[in-house]
Amino acid sequence: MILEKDLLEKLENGSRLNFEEGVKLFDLDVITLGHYANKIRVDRFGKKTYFNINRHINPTNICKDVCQFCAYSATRKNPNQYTLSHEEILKTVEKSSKNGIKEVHIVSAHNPNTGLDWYMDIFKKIRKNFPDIHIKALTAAEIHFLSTEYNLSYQEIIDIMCESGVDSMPGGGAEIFDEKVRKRICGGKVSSTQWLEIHKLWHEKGRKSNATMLFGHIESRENRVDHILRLRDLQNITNGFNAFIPLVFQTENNYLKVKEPVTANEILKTYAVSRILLDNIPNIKAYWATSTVKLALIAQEFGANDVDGTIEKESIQSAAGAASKNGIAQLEFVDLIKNAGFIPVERDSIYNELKVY
Ligand code: V47
Repeated sequence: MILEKDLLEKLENGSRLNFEEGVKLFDLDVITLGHYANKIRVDRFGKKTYFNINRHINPTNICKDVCQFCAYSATRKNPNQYTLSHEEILKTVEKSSKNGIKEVHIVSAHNPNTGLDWYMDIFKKIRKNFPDIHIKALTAAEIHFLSTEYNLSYQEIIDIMCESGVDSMPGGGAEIFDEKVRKRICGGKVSSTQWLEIHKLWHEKGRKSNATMLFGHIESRENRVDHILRLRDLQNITNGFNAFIPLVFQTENNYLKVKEPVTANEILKTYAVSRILLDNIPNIKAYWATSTVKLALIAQEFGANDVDGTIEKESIQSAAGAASKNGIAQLEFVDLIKNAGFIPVERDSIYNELKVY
């Protein structure tokens, strides 16, 4: 068993921590944990905090899967089914491009009625009409769905994505890798091994992706550390993850009856532990849509160096209670980051710095 004084010594030395040590980190008080996480953040990024100007688009909410945590997919919790036409999506991209977006983040439910071409052709059309906009699209969960639905290998789907103009993959669908918890919260969709395999194939194509972790529901701290270390192991091999995004579970309108939302203290600890354990994933993103803007700003002191983007419209987390429906204005973002004592830096989707404020 690791003693606290030995753990503190390892933190002082910046040593890589194992599973047991990772779990023990949570026993430290939040300020101590924040101190070490912030030290790493400041060494790498100083006071810079990244954000981007992006637009989320969720083209359909009709889903073959029934994840217990999801309030977005059209089930009896959300009877309002929709599937956007390509024309509607293109109009949205056109409008957003006038607002200066540099990225579209496109994530859909697993709709068995549209056909593979509906999923892929929209990327081709965006690429053709808006060649400068970065397309971040299709989670590993969607790739798994398309692969099983259309009897194609992961590699084949990935090849089609690249041919269709997708630039990078978002980190969704990871949820929690622990198989027991995963079975309870999203049994039947992409497994943990498959999620990791898909990102490995994507990275082997020379492409970048993100990784998420959904926490604050029925998982334990051990499950979180296990999740983080599985990502660290893959990153050791591929170095393809740009960012890690701990997503705070939103409790409304879903089948997981979580009464008490996770505390701010535990959220900050989770950001800090992520920063400390993930010595090989450069960016830790406090996605303001799930953490709240206020906590995302505080998270800057606890290892986070990125707060995601302006979003414009958000449908997945807001369906479950998050205040992210209408995004956040760019200038407000800049002011908030500055007021918190950090330097706002607009980045592109692969973390090139575009403008330092
Ligand atoms: O995988 C679903 C999550 C994810 C809830 O890569 C919920 O830059 C909280 O992955 N409470 C999709 N979260 C969103 C996502 C994402 C978001 C922002 C940036 C990036 C990126 C990726 O939304 C799903 C799922 O884990 N989600 N329901 C809920 N009730």
